[in-house]
Amino acid sequence: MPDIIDLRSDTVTKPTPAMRAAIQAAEVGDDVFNEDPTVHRLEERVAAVLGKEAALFVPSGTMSNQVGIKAHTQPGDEMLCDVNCHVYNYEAGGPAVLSGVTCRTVEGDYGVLDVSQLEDKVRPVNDHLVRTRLVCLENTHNRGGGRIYPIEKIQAISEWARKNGLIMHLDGARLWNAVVATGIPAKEWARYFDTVSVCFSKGLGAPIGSALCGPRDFIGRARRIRKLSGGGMRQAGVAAAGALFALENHVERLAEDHRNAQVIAQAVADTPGLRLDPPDVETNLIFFHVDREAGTAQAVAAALKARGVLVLPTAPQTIRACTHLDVSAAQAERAAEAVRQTVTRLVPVR
Ligand code: TLP
Repeated sequence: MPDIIDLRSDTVTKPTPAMRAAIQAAEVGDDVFNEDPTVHRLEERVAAVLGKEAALFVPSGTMSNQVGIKAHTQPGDEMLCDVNCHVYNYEAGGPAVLSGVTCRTVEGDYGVLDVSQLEDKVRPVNDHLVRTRLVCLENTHNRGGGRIYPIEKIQAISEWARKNGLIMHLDGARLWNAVVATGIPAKEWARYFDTVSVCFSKGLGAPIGSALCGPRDFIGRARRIRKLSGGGMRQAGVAAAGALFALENHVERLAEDHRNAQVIAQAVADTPGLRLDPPDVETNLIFFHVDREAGTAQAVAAALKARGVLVLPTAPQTIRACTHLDVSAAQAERAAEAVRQTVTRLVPVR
């Protein structure tokens, strides 16, 4: 049995030996006492990379987004976001449960909103109504197929939001992918947002951790909410060391993941019964539709698994495959070959 190629998520990576060595060597202290030097180094570094005053290290992207939403809002506030975004769909109802915030969703083009879709969405001040408070965007967009937000669209939304007194938050779990794919620095993306959440445990390959970045007084409030959420960690430097190593060493290499994604995407595009959706793969996520005559997403996933390739069914006829640090170019070629063989066999010969 050949080794397993796990394309279910870019969260499945294992720390590399060099990252483990950095973790092993980490200087630590009690971060709830604000005394962990490695956490401090990471927070200062990521804040600088994003051009923000301060950052807060948190265990997960979910906590980062939800702490951010809570620190920005009051119960009864409303957030504008794309209908398929992570914050609304995959964070267990966090805005409602944790912050008493309603989400007003708008259908984006593979996750990308145009300012014209938002212009009529600000509620007037009225005792009957929720208060429109926050706009949340996601870049790259997970369910949008790893799509990169055109920066002009972000700029237009940001200018409009500021004019209307709205706060801008970015779920930048995969912002690093957008940085590498476009050459636009993280700071430039981040300047259109009040706060930005980034993850170290997706494309960058750290075992754990995200950071919420923004103004210093906001991060002070967020720190308290992190504690309330049970996210105050003690010798968190062991985790921060992995994140810092990832930030310093694993950003540029995301280009390899993007190249490998193209290899797999080409196999999908060449295979009758499968259809890339979106048709253009821009970063490391490949979403594809399975025609009914080729079977279900579950059946295709099971057939690929039998060939040592794991993918993620995301709907009855939809699959996600994802390249990352633990998928080599040779493995991407093998996965592509498995796609070609598997589905050809599943589709009945006419
Ligand atoms: N996404 C995971 C799953 O939750 C779907 C994945 O495998 O892609 N924002 C975005 C855009 C994300 O894709 C994710 C994780 C998060 C936030 C949450 O990060 P974690 O898992 O660290 O809470």
